[in-house]
Amino acid sequence: MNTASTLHLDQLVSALESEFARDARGKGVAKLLANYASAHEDWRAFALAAPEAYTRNLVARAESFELIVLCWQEGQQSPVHNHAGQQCWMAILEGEIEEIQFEEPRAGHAGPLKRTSTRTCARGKVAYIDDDIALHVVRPVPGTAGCSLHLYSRPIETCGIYDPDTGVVSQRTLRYHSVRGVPSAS
Ligand code: 2CO
Ligand code: FE2
Repeated sequence: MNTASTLHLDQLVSALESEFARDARGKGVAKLLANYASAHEDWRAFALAAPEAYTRNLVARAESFELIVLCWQEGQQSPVHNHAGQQCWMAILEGEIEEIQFEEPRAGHAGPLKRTSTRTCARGKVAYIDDDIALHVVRPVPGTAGCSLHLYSRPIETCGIYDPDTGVVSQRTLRYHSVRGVPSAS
């Protein structure tokens, strides 16, 4: 395997640092992620999965962004959630990942969340979301597993999770299952 200094993934981190220093909202970010996801495999060193729930494996964290490898085993999925006011890019590394979007409920509105769209993304595809666009659920296509690379600008410590039947929101603290391939203390 490559040493850490020659990882294509670390080259991506350096390129993202330059891109964010230049223009945090530029299209260049999605292109960098797409190029990496469609061409490289060295993310596997950081892809630790778990049977209990999807995992969030930190690759790099800076003031302006965090880069995380998410592992989705068969049957695992995120709750309906928002992104704490931040930007979120998701590049597919392996498998096919489904994204189901929901409308943010109006203040004071109780009842089931309105589902607005579903899309399926394969390796190399990059999806983007922020709170002005929608809430979402992310999961591998039923019966399969997958991995995805998520970039948040800025890092997200907590996000809102929504009960799909009532629209009631609560806050969830987001944890890293591992950091640079080293499992986090539980
Ligand atoms: N936002 C979720 C998380 O960081 C993953 S779904 O894709 O944005 O756990
Ligand atoms: Fe998300």
